[in-house]
Amino acid sequence: SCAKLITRFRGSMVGAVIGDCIGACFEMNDEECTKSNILKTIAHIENVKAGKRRKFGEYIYTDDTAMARSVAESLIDNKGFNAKDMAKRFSEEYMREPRRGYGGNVITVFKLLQDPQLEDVFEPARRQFDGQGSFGNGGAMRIVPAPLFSYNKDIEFLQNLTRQITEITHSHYQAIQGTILESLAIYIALHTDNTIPLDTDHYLQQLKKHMNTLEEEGLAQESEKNDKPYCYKLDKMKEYLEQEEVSIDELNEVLGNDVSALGSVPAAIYSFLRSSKPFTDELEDRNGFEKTIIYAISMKGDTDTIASMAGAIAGAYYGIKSIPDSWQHSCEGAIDASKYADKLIDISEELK
Ligand code: F2R
Ligand code: MG
Ligand code: MG
Ligand code: MG
Repeated sequence: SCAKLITRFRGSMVGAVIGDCIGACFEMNDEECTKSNILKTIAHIENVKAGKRRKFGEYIYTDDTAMARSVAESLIDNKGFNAKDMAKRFSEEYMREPRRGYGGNVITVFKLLQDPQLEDVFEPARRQFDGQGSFGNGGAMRIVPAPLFSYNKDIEFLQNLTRQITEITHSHYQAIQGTILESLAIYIALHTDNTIPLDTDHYLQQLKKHMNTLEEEGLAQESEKNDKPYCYKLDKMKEYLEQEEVSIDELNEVLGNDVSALGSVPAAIYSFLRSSKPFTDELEDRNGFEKTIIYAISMKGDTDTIASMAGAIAGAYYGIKSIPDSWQHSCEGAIDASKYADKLIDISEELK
């Protein structure tokens, strides 16, 4: 029903903001990323004793959310993908607030996009890294509005939309494939019955089916590459979920935790899946959404982006009611995210 859809659309959009805002306190600050330390920050957020609330929006969002907002606004205002409009929004948003923690090289794209004479808005991205394109996670970190917009469409529609949104800044095949993986992860979470326990094997099987096709197509273009790294990581996740406990060191080594798409999207998906299994530590009494965020940050490295991507998936599955009010109150942009979610429902219903 529509009420059920609202909780999951809002959960996904708000979940991404929460992961970004809380994760940003820990980005590239590995020694701080112990569970007890992360829980100290959470305790600060939840400390509402004596009727005193935390300052509204105290936790600031970064480039991840700034760009997701532009994606949402552009899809909503144009009722679909409009490359020029979306490129303009990315670039203007960067010029307006350049200090949101953007990637080191993507700002070159934003500057080139300012040129009113520019005919092909995909051109600056193709020129990055001597024509190789960026393999950063900047495409994946902002993609959450796309699977919501595509809710009533098929996977092919979702993949095409995702690819186009990504290619405005990221043209490397690993960035595109990683963004499609994140899009699929959110889309499948949204469509999965959350009244029964999550079947992590089935969820991974669905992702693998699509990624296998994508990576096989990719191999034809990349003759020197003879492996399918996203499929490999999905297989490792299945293996890890069958084990009692896997160390963060091993997860970092195999799944990654850096600013590349290949080194972060798998960590986000794993954080969501791990949250559906029991914990015997400090996370024991937390709900699935809370577990996802705290666990994602404990992966260290690019914590805002990993937690944001994990939050988008977890929010799509567990819904907005799983995100504590105090967390929403403390994170800048959470209320706006709910409003975007509601508009995306209306449009996705129109597209039926
Ligand atoms: N930039 C950051 N975090 C570091 C600074 C923030 C810190 N809190 C502070 O204030 O100091 N985070 C944000 O960046 C990531 C998204 O980056 P995006 O949009 O993908 O940018 P870019 O520049 O395209 O790529 C990022 C870096 O990846 C390496 N790289 C990418 N493609 C490459 C290629 N083909 N060859 C070699 N290297 C490549 C480069 O080092 C890029 O600078 C998110 O974490 C977001 O939160
Ligand atoms: Mg960021
Ligand atoms: Mg770049
Ligand atoms: Mg980041």
